[in-house]
Amino acid sequence: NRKTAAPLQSGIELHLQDEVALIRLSRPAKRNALNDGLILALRETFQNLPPGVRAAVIHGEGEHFCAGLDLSELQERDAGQGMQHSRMWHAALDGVERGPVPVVAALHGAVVGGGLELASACHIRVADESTFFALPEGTRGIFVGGGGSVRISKLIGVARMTDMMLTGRVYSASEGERAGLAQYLVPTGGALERALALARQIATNAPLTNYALMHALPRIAEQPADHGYFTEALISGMAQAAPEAKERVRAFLQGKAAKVQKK
Ligand code: 1HE
Repeated sequence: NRKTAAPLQSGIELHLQDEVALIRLSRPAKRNALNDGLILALRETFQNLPPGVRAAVIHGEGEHFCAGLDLSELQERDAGQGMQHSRMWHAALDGVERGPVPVVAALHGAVVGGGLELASACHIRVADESTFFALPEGTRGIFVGGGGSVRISKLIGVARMTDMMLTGRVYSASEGERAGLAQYLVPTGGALERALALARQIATNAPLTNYALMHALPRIAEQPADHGYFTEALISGMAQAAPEAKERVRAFLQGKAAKVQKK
């Protein structure tokens, strides 16, 4: 468990556990609210993950995963600056979603506003029972700006997201899991452990398969079906041709690889 220097400024910590990068939001006194420094540090962290990292976990220190945008920095921006600020978030969260490795979010406590936008940029979300999800932007007189209108509406549908923003509705952990905000629900205190176990599992996949899942699947989902089938065929051909795929398939055929187990 190696700890590397915090990039840019404190607010993010990076620990390495073998092939898994553990990224911690560490501004617990402000409930890990995301100020500009933290967003830039997040971007830098994903741009500079050490070689050899094959999966990442992101989690929050203290009682909550993340309280969203640091509202104290909102005061004096004009419209143009607000747009640029949103674009900065887009760049940073795009670096999470379309970065080098799959990212598992370990969620607890508040996952609200920009915190939910960050979680939705991750590939897998594990929520513990203490988690609650909300988009208070609507009641604060603002709008999502970290890609949430695209990503969150894809996860749960436009109608649910509209309701969350119009009414300030808070989803409990189990409601969130049922709606699609998280793929896993675990007992309170268990999210990080489960997220790390999933990340370690992901790290054993062929890197090209992981890359294809992160980069091809969301693009195929946005393509017309005919284009999607064609992109799928290209990626499928590439993945099969990789020596690692051949090795893994041979191992199965020789009875040396795990079977799929009934649950
Ligand atoms: C903050 C923030 C913040 C806490 N910006 N300072 N997000 C929100 O509208 C959510 C606002 N936060 C909350 O509703 C609550 O803080 C929580 C439910 C997350 C946590 O409650 P609690 O009781 O554990 O903590 P607290 O006492 O409210 O907060 C502790 C401190 O953190 C306090 O500061 P202090 O100096 O008085 O100790 C809070 O002011 C501070 N704090 N959250 C700034 N968000 C790209 S666009 C995205 C748009 C959005 O994300 S809008 C939604 C913003």
